Amino acid sequence: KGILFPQESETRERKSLDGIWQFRIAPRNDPELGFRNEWFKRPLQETGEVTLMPVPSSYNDITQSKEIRDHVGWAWYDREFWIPKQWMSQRKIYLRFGGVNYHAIVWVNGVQVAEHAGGHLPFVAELDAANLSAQRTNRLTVAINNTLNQNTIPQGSIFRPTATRYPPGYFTLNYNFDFFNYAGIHRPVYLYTTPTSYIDDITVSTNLQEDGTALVIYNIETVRASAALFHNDVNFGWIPTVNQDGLSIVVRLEDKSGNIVATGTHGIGYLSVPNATLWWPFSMVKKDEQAGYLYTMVVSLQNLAKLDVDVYRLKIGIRHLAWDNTTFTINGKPFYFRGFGRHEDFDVRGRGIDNVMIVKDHNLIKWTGANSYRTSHYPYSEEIMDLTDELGIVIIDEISAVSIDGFGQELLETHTKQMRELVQRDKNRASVVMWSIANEPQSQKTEAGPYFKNLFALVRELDKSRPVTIVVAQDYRTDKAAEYADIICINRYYAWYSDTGHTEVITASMIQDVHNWINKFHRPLIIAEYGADTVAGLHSSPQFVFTEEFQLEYLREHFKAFDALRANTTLIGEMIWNFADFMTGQGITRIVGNRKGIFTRERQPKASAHLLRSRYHFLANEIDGY
Ligand code: E9O
Repeated sequence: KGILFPQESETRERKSLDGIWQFRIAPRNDPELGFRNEWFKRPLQETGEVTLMPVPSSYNDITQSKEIRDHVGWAWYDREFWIPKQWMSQRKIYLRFGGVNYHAIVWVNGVQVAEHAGGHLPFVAELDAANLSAQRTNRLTVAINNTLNQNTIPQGSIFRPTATRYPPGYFTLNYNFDFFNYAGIHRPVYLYTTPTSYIDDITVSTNLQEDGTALVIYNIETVRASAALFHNDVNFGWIPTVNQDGLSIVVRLEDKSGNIVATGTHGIGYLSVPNATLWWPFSMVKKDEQAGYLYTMVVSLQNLAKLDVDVYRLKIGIRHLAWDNTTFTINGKPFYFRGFGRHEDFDVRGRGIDNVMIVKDHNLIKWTGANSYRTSHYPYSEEIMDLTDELGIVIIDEISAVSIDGFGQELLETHTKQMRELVQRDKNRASVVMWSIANEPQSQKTEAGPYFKNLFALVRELDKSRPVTIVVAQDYRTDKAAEYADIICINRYYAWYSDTGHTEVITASMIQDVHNWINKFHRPLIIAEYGADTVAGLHSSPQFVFTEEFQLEYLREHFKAFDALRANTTLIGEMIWNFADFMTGQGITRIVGNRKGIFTRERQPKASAHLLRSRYHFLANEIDGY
């Protein structure tokens, strides 16, 4: 079952359900109240006191209530909506959520239509017209739960102290990942339609032949209102071409000006594109050329009269990835990652998607001269991925498995399900060049070996066109997971978490450490994190931890190591932790959040942003000739 992003076309309609909804949380000491009293059966405001809640957004920072900010358990949303009456026949109606953290149950007019676990991936429900009305408003109710346990990804646990000094019913959700567990309907909610026979999924991969011809390999899955007839094709075997309704698939590839550059007529096949304009990362093209060139693949399901029954337009970039034990190339050129670890995080909205911030962040990324980032520590919104495709920003696409431990069968199942959903969602994206299956797991444990061996095999089965990585923070001697990776990512904090303050240890420690990894595993390696908390405006000379001067010195010492390693090892990238300051849970090592950003949470540069910018521009010039 596909999860194509809902779009409008000559055969499809879409309505946004974003806006201001009604909201209330379940009482902490009676978490099941909403289910017992069936809050989904009537307007939420009839069940008790409600508050207004914007969608999309995290709910945590919207109100003045500490109880809502720190809520653990069920939270309820509802709103009314209209269905246009022409939607009620001869088409299918769907409801799609881009991402709800963590667990969601959805009702329409009191009838459950969907349930989903996993905070950062989309899910869709087909709605039954018999349960909808075009004469009156319909009601959409969503219950969400942010409770994590040992088999959710990421993990968490409920802490219930027994000491009598605690108020009755006191408990907390503990987790050891370093970001606030924001909750809410974080991404857009859409109603949309397709015809009854429709394009359900499209899978595309691209590569370049020896002679330079570009190939776009595609597989289109349709759902037909009546059974398909199959015919045998010498090249492709049994293919559904025409069904009893006379439907067939037609594919055409259009360039940016709308010229048709290739056409195809089967559900499975390839298009060869002579003189293709390639998808290049930002700064690997000349200044007047365009990075991130996207073609539009127009897929249509046509009837015998050649009229479109369904049309879906997919933007694709043509690029060729290759990797071995020493290199990673894009379109035949070695690629050196200069980028960031990031978060979907902003003041007030929390993890809620916001076009203002998305565009601002990518302008800042381009300003620094970075060419890449990792979606630490969970899949980012599809709206963000559209931008990275378009701007030529290279992405290491990470699943939500941050700091995992335990490695039992049930956890593996959750992890596998999320990886499947991620690959299904992002498989066609040019900007995604690598999957990251975890960040800083307890990979020194014996059980981690077979666990990750399994998972790497699964991801390679799902997608052979991209390398698979894991981000580890263990010692090279004890780690049990990295050996299965195509490319190894490590996080290192010399002079921060160890030898705190002693920037003089950084360069040599880093060089030795990377040599150890590469000599043992023989893989391309990326430093996926290094960073120092820095309070913007705090100064000290000579430098002292937490000051801007310290962050500058910390960066400079790293750059020396990276340059030495770039010259004579298979180091293929440096990504600073973090792009911007971001919110964490409350704790004595975090002064209102993690402050390792080179930008503040408000997106203003610290001194380090200017230094990093000159570094990344220098690398762009030296490596890409930009
Ligand atoms: C994960 C990230 O989410 N890595 C952490 C980041 C941090 O700032 C966090 O925000 O704390 C760093 C992990 C450090 C592991 C290396 C420890 C070395 C001990 C000697």
